[in-house]
Amino acid sequence: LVIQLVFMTYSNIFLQDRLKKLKSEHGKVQLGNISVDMVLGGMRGMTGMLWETSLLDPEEGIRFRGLSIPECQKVLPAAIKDGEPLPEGLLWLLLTGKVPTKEQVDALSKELLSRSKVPDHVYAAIDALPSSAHPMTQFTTGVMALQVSHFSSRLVLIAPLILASCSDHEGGNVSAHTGHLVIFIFLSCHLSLMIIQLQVGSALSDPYLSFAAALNGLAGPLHGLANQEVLLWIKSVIEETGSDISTDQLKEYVWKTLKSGKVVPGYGHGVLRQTDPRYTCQREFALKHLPEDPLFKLVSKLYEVVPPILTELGKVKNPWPNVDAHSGVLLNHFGLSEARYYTVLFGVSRGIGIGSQLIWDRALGLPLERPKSVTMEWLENYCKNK
Ligand code: AMX
Repeated sequence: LVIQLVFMTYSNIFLQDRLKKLKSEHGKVQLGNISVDMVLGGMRGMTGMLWETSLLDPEEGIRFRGLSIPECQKVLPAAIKDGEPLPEGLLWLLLTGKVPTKEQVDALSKELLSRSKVPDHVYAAIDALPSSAHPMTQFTTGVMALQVSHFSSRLVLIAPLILASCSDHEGGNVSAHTGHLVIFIFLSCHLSLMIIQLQVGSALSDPYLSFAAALNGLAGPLHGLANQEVLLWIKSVIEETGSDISTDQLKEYVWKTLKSGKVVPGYGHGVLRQTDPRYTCQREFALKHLPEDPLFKLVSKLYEVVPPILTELGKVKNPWPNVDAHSGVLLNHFGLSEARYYTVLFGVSRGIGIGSQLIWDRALGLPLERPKSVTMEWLENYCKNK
């Protein structure tokens, strides 16, 4: 069955012909205009890369190979009846574009399990770090150490089911894009100066190098670390006001956070303009399994309080919650109270999407990525002469 998976993935090789045809027949078709705002705004809204495994709609949210999250919940095999989809099923879907049977998913689990022994030197590399090292640093170190082995990772499979939906979120987000670029970082010392050269491109470096780069991007608080930040922030609310917090007290706390120059973690998004469907799916799960959890109740209250405040600020494009506003509370409920590990789980989950797309990057022979950059002076002169 695993051979079947490889075959199904590569029998899609006709996509190479589709890509060639698209390029030769429509290569000159314009996809939009680039404004100065887009250049200064971190390339927001620029359509600029190919990503086959998922597509993100600002209003509707993510679709994996055309399937929305509720559709995936309906059709992907689960471990138990009416349970959540298994991550291996999602991996199969992302790789092949086809919904697997339970038998296929079980065979894939078995195959990955048979390759899951982690070499001793990886543990030694992680243990060599100070015990205060953040779990994301330990994770990246472990992935880099794996690069020198022939280990075939089953890491993706320990992703908790509730986090399976974080596996892929189109190509432009920080972690996926970084993994796609496959960053080589060469550090060299010269006359006591650390010269950091970033050589960027689909440079045919292997999945360990690219995944480690992606994890480093995910470890930022505006991206994957937000799930850790949310739980710590929620706990700080309770510490300061007690668990029986009133709506007015909560509003006051949100304003206090904003006035201290911080963002409200778990709210807002670079692309989405509605409540993240991953948040909605986690909320439905919580309503079913932990309706009385005090932290879940607080998360629900925040859902009422935060969006009007962010709207009142006037500059936030999406006042609605993203996936990170919810995931920590679920993990905490089921006993994983060490918030510093949450982004590790996110990273494990994201490995499914980044790994699947990486295979397609290679199969389609996607070229080295090299967008053009300009200086501020170049932009000023360009605008003057317009
Ligand atoms: N709280 C306070 N201010 C916010 C905000 C929030 N949750 N979300 C956006 N803003 C502010 C921005 O900081 C920006 O302010 P500035 O003009 O003074 O710099 C302004 O609103 C406009 O930002 P935007 O266009 O709406 O968002 P963006 O695309 O620049 O940033 C994001 C998106 C996610 C970084 C931002 O919404 C944010 O910081 N959210 C909180 C952190 C978070 O939850 N991150 C996780 C995102 C999902 C993920 O990747 N895992």
